[in-house]
Amino acid sequence: MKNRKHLNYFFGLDSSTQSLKATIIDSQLKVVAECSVNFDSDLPKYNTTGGVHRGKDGLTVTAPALMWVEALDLLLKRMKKKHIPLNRIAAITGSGQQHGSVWFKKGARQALRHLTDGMTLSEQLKHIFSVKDSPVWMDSSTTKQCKQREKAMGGPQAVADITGSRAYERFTGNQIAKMYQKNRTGYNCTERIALVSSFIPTLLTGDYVPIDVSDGSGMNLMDISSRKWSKKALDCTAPGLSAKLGKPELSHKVAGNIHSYFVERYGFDADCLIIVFSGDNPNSLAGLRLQRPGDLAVSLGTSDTVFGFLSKPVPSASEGHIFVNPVDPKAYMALVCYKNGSLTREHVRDDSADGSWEKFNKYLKRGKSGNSGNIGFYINEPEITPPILTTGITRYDSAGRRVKSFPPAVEVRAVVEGQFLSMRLHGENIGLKARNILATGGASANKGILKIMADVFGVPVYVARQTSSASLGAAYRALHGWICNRGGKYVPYSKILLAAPPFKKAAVPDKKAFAIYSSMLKKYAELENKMMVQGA
Ligand code: 5FX
Repeated sequence: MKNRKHLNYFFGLDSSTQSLKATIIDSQLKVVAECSVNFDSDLPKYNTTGGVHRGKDGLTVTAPALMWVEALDLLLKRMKKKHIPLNRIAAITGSGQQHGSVWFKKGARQALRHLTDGMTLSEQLKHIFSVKDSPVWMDSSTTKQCKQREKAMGGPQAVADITGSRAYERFTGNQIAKMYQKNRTGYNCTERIALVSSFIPTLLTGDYVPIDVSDGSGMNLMDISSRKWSKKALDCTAPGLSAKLGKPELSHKVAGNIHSYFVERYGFDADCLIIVFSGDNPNSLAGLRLQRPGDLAVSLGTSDTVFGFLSKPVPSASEGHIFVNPVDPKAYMALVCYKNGSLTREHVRDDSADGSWEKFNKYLKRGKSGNSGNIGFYINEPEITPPILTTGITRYDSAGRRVKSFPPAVEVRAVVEGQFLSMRLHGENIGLKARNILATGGASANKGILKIMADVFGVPVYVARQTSSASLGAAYRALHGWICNRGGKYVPYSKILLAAPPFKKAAVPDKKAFAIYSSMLKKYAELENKMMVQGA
């Protein structure tokens, strides 16, 4: 009889905007290996910047689907070269940038099923896409389709009540509606539409894989109560859509076994299970172990997000999203997303601190909480929260008068304070009230930024020892899915987390500073409204 005891490693993959990352853990949750591929620098022939192509209209943002295919082969090749024991992997799951869609042409399923070890994935799969450039989460080009959806479904609150969010430009249903309206041939010759998250396991199993209910909540198409596609939402998107999407599946379920291509080429065991993948934010929630109301995470990356566990969803017609929880099929999570994250902080660093984080941090340290009443709105990219399509910087002095510029130290503090005040304001509006915060993403290494976060929210801020919470969360979910499958029933996620390492306290709030920010919140909200009416 075959000895299966060697299958004791769990593999988490994160297909983010800029890179493909792998984290491998053992059954005691210890990280045993990591590896990554950067799209811009490792695959320069696709000519991406930050992993994407931007359209001339300033609104359209796409990424070549074939680049992701090639990245998977490259990542696994690197892992094999580093002698990472892929033959010990019991289960794989992963995380994908949310909302992006991948379009498979009629006949693609055959090509996926018949992958052979003799050629690379990209050689074999270069012709399977009906749309080569996948719309991604940064795309803001579907305002017309959002309006159509809200009209057809009975208004923004009606859309939010069913799907968890009002109609948002990047949400996949609105991207699909645009594709149907603008590229009818592309739509008609499509046999399957995947999310980025269900695309990668499609490659790994060599067959179509369901969209999971958590990432599926980011499409404006799923009924978040029944966890099924909403007929009303599908009907106002495009015809024949349900067949092109397949049925949504719970996030801990098995999607299939790994395809022989990966067994022969990279040495995976044929019994390696592929668990349904989910979105990057849902996987981060799993990686940061947010399991109670008040457990919040703030992710500071290409996008800034604030998210947390929710038991009772209260969808809003104006902001934020409710998703089905990825590790507790009966619960939910809430999320507020910003496009102006690290790149916007970096712009301010370049313009006001000579491109130096050291100088940026010195300015932060020197300034006073509340920035003497100066408030700024930094819209480098069309923003999601609040919805602002026109880019630019709007600054107000302590009397609420619009000013042209701030001194460099005030500018630096204004961008950071403004981002956290906005997160507190919009997060609380959809039920995210912090008891403690876990900070993650690149900027969570910056102590000055974390201190302001603690002061604005008035709670301690912790950091994980492991920075890639999405790929770590995926690795935890791989173990969770594997255990659920072995026992034939759902096992509470908390049961697999017992050996997880503690988080490290990185910043504590100052009571006086918290009081200043709390009283500033009303003024911030008023100026945000004023700015939206007047334009950035
Ligand atoms: C969430 O709704 C978002 O759009 C972003 O955080 C993407 O998931 C980034 F990948």
